Amino acid sequence: AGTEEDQKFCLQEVLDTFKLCLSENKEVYLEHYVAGWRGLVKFLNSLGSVFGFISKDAVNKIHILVTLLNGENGSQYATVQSMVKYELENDLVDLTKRGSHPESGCRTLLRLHRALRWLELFLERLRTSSEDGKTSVMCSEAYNESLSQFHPWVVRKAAGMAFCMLPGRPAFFEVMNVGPTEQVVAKLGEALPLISEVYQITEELYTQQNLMNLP
Ligand code: 1Q0
Repeated sequence: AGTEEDQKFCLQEVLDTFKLCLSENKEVYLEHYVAGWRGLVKFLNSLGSVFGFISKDAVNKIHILVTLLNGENGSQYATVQSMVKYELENDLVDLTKRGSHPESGCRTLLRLHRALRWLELFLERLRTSSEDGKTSVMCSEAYNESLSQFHPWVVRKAAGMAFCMLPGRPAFFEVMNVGPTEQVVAKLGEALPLISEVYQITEELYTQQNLMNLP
């Protein structure tokens, strides 16, 4: 017991880490990006074990990136921009098919990046939904518009089943730990532009470098 993933979630914390993500010249700090995901995994874990297969994959990817960040070439991984440059220049990325670098930073981050788009769409729905809005519907709509296209049928099926187990909007907001509904909505309104900007910057970089389909 007592790993960081078990601790209580707080939306403010996630908000803070996404704020820290962007450098002055709009580079994305990997350390804070990963910390943002850690916070989200905490949230997911507090929703129950049916989401275990999702959080397990997220934790695995976080772990890969943290290992790179703490490795002997860790300084090259300070930002997403420096990571991409370093891994490409040193042939550390499998570009077209899986080979000797199945766990590159670039391909690992791409998975989280795609999930970030899901998060953006989901949170926007949560923010603008009414009191009796169904989180399971918001979640699957967001998923179908984004992440699902990268998943095989069996994962989509499992995800769909897990979404049905999501608590209702009030319980969901409760877990966020920021007080009454209006405050949650306000916090989400604060968080979304940040998440969106981090997403856009990464998206542009990956498109530019032709990394959108890394195996
Ligand atoms: C609240 C419900 C959370 C639903 C999360 C939606 C994502 C569903 C994804 C299901 C896929 C999991 C199984 C593994 C898939 C991998 O094959 C796939 C590709 O990787 P690879 O190595 O096989 O090529 N992996 C992924 O696509 C990455 C998926 C990461 C999902 C991370 C979800 C983290 C949790 C987020 C909870 C956010 C709660 C929102 C409210 C918080 C308020 C700020």
